Amino acid sequence: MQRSCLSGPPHRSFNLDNPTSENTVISLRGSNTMDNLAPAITPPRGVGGTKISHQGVLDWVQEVARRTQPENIFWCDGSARENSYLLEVAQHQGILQKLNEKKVPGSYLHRSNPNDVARVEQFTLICTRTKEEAGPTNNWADPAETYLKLNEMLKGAMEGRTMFVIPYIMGPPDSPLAKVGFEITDSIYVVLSMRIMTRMGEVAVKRLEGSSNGEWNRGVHSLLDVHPDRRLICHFPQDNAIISVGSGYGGNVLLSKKCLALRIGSYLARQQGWLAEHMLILGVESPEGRKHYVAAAFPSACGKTNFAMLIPPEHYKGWKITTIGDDIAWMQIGADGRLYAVNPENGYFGVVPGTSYKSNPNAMKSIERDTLYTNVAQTDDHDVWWEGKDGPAPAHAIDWRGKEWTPESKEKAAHPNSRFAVPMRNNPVLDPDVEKGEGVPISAIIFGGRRSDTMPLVFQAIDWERGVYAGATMASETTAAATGAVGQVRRDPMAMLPFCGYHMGQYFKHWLKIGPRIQNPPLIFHVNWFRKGADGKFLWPGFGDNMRVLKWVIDRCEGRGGATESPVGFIPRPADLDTQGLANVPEETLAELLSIKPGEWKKELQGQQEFFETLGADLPPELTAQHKKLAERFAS
Ligand code: OXD
Ligand code: MN
Repeated sequence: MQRSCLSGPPHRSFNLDNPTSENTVISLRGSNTMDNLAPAITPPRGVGGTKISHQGVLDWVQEVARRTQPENIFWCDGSARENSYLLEVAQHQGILQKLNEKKVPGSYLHRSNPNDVARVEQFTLICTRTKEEAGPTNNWADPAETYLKLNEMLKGAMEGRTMFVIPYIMGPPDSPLAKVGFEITDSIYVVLSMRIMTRMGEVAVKRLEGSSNGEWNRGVHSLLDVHPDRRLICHFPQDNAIISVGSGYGGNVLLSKKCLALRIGSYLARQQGWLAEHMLILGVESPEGRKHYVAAAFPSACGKTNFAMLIPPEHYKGWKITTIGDDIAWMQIGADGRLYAVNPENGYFGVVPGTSYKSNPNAMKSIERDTLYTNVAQTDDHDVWWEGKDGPAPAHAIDWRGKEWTPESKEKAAHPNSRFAVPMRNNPVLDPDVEKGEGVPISAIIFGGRRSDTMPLVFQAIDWERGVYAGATMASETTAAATGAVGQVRRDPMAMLPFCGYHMGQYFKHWLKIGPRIQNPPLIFHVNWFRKGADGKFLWPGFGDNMRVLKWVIDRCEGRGGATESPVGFIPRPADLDTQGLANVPEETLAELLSIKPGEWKKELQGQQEFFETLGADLPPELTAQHKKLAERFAS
């Protein structure tokens, strides 16, 4: 790789002050140099070229270009033409493979570096001014030192390569909550994914130029050499900035998603009086046309996408479930005193293995076209395959690492955290109000973890404070969405442990403060689809049958639905749940699913206490008091 220009500014002058669609790609050097990651590209005239005159953005792009020394700068406009061009280039450079046009039209496969397949929580840093602000659940680093370190790592990092500038907007463009971001990246895969996951191009520039507060997020991403030792995902909440290096995995590099919409988002939300949450949002419409919206927080890879697209059992004639979002909710108090939610994203980045016509027909329909797959297996006829897909396994495939695979192979064909990125427009049950700027009114909030024991199928918190307690003490068994051991119970409050951009104790305070301001607050519930029997088998069938629990939730919101009061909250009695046609769940199993076992709860209370102790003085006293009362209720 040529490294001749490390020490000085780019030797070709470039006019960033007034880029036009004619100079979409601003050449910084004479000729292309080859780089084994992704050599620079020179697109034909007319491809790309968002016009921007915002001096702050232009200065920042120039500063990053000086440091990273790219061959040229490509201003993305998000157009279909640009997308087709980049898809061509990505295939040519071996970054993507076109899939069978008949079987999965418009779809592509990407294989990531095998060392880079999940979020890396240990290398995800929150660089607030003080360690105290980040709190004990985050990895903190000093912002000044981290900038210095990253700037050093970024020196010349894009030499010989193209630097893409992606303007994007999170949230419906006319939403008061919408946020503008710019991501600089040297990865075509990131550009193609961001076009699916965000609203990209001129729409963002327009919003920024018309905005009164001038707020925008600066995101810099460079693959570097995709080495785990040089992988860092750094957030600077006080600067509204993100720098991510050394990874190409979605959760680490699509800076709009976990980094902006959750970590920076939660920080801004506390300052500005709203909520940024790791929640799906779904609509439930009864045959009589009564509609409710529900937001639900589950940790990564616990079925948020499945729940958001649920198909009810057959006897729910006339009931409709629609999706607003499958991963992130931004919520604020509306003029009528209810809590309103928007989905900041424009697409779904879901876990593939286990997705089938049985588990999630709507997801299957969504991903049968225009899908960017990462780390699934490829069949001999260039179709995709993964563990848990309908039908028999192929006799032969190429696995996620690019190696030969047969059903006899010991390795998985698809990586357990392999993903699809797909536009939300592909979802056959997309809610018609998904673009509504004011959002949709939330009737219920559901928290839920993956727990083999202790947690009943469902309970309702008695009030907002006890609901916050239920969310704050949530725990779940770890999954493949992050590197590290899978299947260990860890506290994951409100499914935000890896995504809260500030002190978790302060985050709970924010929740406690916002509740009383909502005149008509959503009811709060806790669910557990994953309880197991003595034989280690799941007691609840899950998937479409979760509608039965959702129906009880809606009944409670409408002032119906029977329940009994337990120490943890209201619990349905077996007869309060709809069991019509429920196969393989005999009465004793249902009773077991709804049971509260004091012995298990003794351990649970201990675990909750231990977690609370880690939060120190920032833990709100209301939660300490709730813990005490819960213990007392069990004691009596
Ligand atoms: C995700 C995650 O990708 O939570 O949504 O890891
Ligand atoms: Mn998620």
